[in-house]
Amino acid sequence: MKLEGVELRRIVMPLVAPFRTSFGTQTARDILLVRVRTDGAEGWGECAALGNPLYSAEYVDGAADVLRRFLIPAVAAVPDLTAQAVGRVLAPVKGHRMAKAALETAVLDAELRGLGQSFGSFLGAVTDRVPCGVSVGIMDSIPELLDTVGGYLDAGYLRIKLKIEPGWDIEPVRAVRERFGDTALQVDANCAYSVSDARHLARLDPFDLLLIEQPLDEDDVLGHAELARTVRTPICLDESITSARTAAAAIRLGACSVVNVKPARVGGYLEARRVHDVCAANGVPVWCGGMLETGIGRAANVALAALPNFTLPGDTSASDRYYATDLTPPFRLEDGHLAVPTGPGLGVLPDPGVLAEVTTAVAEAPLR
Ligand code: NPQ
Ligand code: MG
Repeated sequence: MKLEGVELRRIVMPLVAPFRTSFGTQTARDILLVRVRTDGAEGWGECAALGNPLYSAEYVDGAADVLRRFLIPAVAAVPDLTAQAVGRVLAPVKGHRMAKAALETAVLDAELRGLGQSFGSFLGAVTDRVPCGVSVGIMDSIPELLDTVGGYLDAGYLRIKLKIEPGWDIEPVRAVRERFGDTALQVDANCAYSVSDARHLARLDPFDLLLIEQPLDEDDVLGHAELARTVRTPICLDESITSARTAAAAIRLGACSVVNVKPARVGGYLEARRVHDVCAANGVPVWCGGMLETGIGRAANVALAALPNFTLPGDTSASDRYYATDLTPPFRLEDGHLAVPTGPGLGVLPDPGVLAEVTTAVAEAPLR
């Protein structure tokens, strides 16, 4: 393929309810979309970076800047462009994995649309639907939390993830466990604890959680290994895993026994598949994380979650978990599962009317 144009588009998607985590409360998602035109098909990618650098170092204005100034010109200079080539061409640029992932995804979408092949088929999906969990934000009260969790269980979600932070951990977990019996339950701290909280976190052990996700700082891999020797609940890493190499190292160090795979966090779907493979080779189960994607990002995540070592339900929730109106035809929960798209590439496109309504800025990026 030859890259003929790249459009960078900013959209603002209001959330159906505020989403509170240990790093703040969001009421809307500020998203960057990448659309590539090639001499064949066009392709779409969604950048997972948030509006601020509080989940990870990347943030959406920074991603747009590095794409425009460095990533897009590098990829546009490749004569026989494939998605495979994108990672190699962008390797000299340090970091910026979410920005790289968005561009690689758009190129892969264009490539697969040209070939008539779906993301799922290309990545190696082994099922036509994936089991879904839901991530539940920090609430003002336990009754409010129980109402919210009850609603998601009624909707069919197969696993509940509670966001936790110091002061909102043992009691909410106890309350959900007592009210909802043996529901599959896990927690996510987004780095809010330190290794000196090990004894406190061990108080979660009696509640038979599937895992504790990223309790410590993203660069505290040894701390997670130490914590894993103190708590019985399995440790899962999210923010710390930036590549297949860091996944292998974390596993070797005993820092995690489960991995949250977010393609954006590791630089794209090709590296995400390598993370899946290295975890599988080490007997470490994985599940697909989420970044409150629109249907564009969600389509690719659902395809990835259909790979064989994705043995735990993901944060691949239905469209209406986050958005009253999605950018694509909505992903709907059926029997607690989402169907893996089967059409060429992502298998979905933005609805032009919705897209126009949520767009706040759109610009053609220079190719050189
Ligand atoms: C996580 N995602 O696993 C992330 C964090 C995250 C689904 O829990 C707005 C507000 C956007 C909070 C994107 C889930 C967000 C957000 C991702 C949190 O750590
Ligand atoms: Mg997480």
